[in-house]
Amino acid sequence: MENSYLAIDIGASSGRHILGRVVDGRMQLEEIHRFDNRQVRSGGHDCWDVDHLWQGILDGLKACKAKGVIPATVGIDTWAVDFVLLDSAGKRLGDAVAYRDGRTAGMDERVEALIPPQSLYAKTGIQKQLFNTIYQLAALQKEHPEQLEAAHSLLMIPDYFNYLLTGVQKQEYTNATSTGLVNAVKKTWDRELLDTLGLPRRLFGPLSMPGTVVGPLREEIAKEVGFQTTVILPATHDTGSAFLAVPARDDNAVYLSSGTWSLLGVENRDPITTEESRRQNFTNEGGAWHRFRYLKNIMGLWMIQSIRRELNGVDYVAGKERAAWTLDVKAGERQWSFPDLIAAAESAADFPSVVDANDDAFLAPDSMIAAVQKACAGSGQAVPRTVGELMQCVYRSLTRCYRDAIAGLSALTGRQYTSINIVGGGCQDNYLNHMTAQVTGLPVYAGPVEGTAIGNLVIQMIHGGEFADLAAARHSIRESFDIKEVLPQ
Ligand code: LFR
Repeated sequence: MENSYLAIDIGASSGRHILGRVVDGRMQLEEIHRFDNRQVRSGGHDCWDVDHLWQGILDGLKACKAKGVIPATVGIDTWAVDFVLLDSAGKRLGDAVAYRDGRTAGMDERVEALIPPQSLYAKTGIQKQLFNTIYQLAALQKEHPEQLEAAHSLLMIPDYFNYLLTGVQKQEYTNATSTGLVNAVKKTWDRELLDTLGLPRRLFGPLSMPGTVVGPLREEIAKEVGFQTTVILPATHDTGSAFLAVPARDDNAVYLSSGTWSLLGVENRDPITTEESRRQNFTNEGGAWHRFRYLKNIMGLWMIQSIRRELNGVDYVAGKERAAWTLDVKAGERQWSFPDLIAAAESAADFPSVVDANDDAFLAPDSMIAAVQKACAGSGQAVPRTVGELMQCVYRSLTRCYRDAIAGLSALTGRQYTSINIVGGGCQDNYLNHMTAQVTGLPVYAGPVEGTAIGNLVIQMIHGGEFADLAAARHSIRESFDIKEVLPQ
């Protein structure tokens, strides 16, 4: 009987438990549990409901037991940049504030007064995003210095759940790099930078690489879920996992991890921290085996998800007031599925307006619908008045961003890219795939859909002896999953 491995993959809108095994060299997946992720208002901020997520993690482990499958190992990945602080007894201090919360407004200025952006980028290679941990910590220094004073450790979200599962605190490298506090060359926390920012060094310990064993489940947890297993570190940053699952045929492919964000880039051996790279806001995120993901964050399906929620009258953050917008339909008048939205976009194929999808105006607007309309009006273009026009505008804007990012990537790496590999939920959107091929002029290879969970499993499977190395795992991924080819017309 083959070994099973369990990936717990938690994204901004839901979490999944996916079992994987290798049968005759092919990877097989089985989703055994799914739970929603939601935000709540607490202390004047948008926060993750980590207790709800923890319950989801436990429920999924129990679902394994109910299926009679005991995984050899378990690994957790989530989005990046968010963290919790723990006191000396391991108790959480304050909330897990979500990265789109407004607390970081103006915090870049606070950081830049201490270190110029050029020096910061030269050290860390991390793009400037106002939601980065470095700015969140600056917000905390301002609003809740007492929490930082009382803190004994800082754990990124997956590190925190690993701690709850095992009682062991480890700081994983790939997620740590997203903080903007890790030195890209030394690959450890940049102590000089921590001192410059006035952050207590005791919060930043040794970094652990993907593949490291965290430990067995705590006795109480093993008893509660009904079995014992070993928790190990995948690339705990979901994008780090997703890139591992890209079944690229050659070195001339760009990778696109398509979910709430569109993360578009390549893998490099060394970080690129030139001034031009900083200016174009490309990032060098740490990956497994110290490979770097050189990529750009593009607003991604977040725009479409937000529009859908608004049309359907669904709250993103529980307890937050809903914003007003006007279109040819009213909120909740009917329920829109993603295929409905695609059909609407197709019906307005000639609508020409485009916005800069990477404008901060779309990061956390009160209303995405109103924000897109405002951007069109502000740039003297036709304002979308129907769902179809709005969706057409979003698709055009996103794919134009893809095209520009690839051009930037080519210039910065001095390489010509000849195809796009898309992994993640967004690769199911055929309309987006076709438009991407059309606008970039490159063939698109779409799949696998479960990129992140597969990448999580890859590290566990290499650790478990199923694959000799990443190349062998990627070969198996190519053989195991359906990958669609979409050619530019
Ligand atoms: C994708 C992702 C991106 C990161 C953003 C915030 O889920 O992890 O890589 O920039 O979320 O953490």
